[in-house]
Amino acid sequence: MKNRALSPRVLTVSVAILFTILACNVGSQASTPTTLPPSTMASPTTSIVHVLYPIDLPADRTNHAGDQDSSTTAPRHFAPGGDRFSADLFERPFNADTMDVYFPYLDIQDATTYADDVWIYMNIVLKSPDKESHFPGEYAVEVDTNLDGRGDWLVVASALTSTQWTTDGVQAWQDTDHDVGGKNPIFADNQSTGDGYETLVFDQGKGNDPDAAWARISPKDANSVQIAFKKSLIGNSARYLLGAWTGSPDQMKPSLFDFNDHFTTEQAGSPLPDLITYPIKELSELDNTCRMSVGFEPKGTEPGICPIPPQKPVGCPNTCPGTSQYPYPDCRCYVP
Ligand SMILES: [Ca+2]
Ligand SMILES: [Ca+2]
Ligand SMILES: [Ca+2]
Ligand SMILES: [Ca+2]
Repeated sequence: MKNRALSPRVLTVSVAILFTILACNVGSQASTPTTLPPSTMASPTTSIVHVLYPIDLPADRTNHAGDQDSSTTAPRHFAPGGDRFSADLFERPFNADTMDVYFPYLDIQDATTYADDVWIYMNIVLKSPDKESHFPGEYAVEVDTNLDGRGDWLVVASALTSTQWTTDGVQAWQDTDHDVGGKNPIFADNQSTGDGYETLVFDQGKGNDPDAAWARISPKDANSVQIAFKKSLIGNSARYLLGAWTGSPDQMKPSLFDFNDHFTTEQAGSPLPDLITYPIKELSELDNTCRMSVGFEPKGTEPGICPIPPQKPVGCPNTCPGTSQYPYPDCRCYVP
């Protein structure tokens, strides 16, 4: 990485960490207290030394996606919407079969993406943490770097307990043989034998770059988790699609992407009470968002992409009394 690509803020911190690491290497005389988070220190068991970690998310977002709030219907044991098995879109922060246990720390409310010179960030707002103010689920960002709907990378953070950035529990998986999504990416294929994300490129600091991916609970919002990974991890793609995921550890297996290729509709069940496949069965304790575009103007036809809001219609000149006017482009006044 070239220093000229770093913002002054990132450079300052990396230099500070380097100084600390160098000081520690000098020997026992390095007794100056440090304010660096524990996760930035060299681990005595793994010898992982971190040089660069993310600081704050940028002020301006790159994109945003809302998501259903299942707490509104949880007492009645179903989801309010937002679940389309055939399109790999899920709203299932519930236990299987009875749906009488709702997991607020798995229920995505909102997801926002950010980027700076070095990092791509995702802030995921959940309904709430658990009673210990922790997030015991799995929280992931899926990245499609060539915009074909077939995910290429999955960055997963597990069991978040701290507001300090850590690589503990953070992994990055790649689909090197391009079978995520089966024959039709995003859309259900009636069972696939693909191995999903099969290559573990980054495992809690182990990998070519020990600083490739980090996660924390947001220090500004107790209901949010944040994931950051280096642009260099995904090949410095300038254009990409990002989706947010949550799931229980038993359900969120990288090998099962796309989920709707590894379960039938009947096996998966549905959280929507009007469907014959209600309730959720083998595919439970899971939530995700549509995919957000970054670095390009989407057409709206990219597989999995979030709906593009319709352009604000041009209004009619207000030449009629009251609201008695046909809509644009007609604009004629109603004749009583
Ligand atoms: Ca959802
Ligand atoms: Ca949700
Ligand atoms: Ca598919
Ligand atoms: Ca694969």
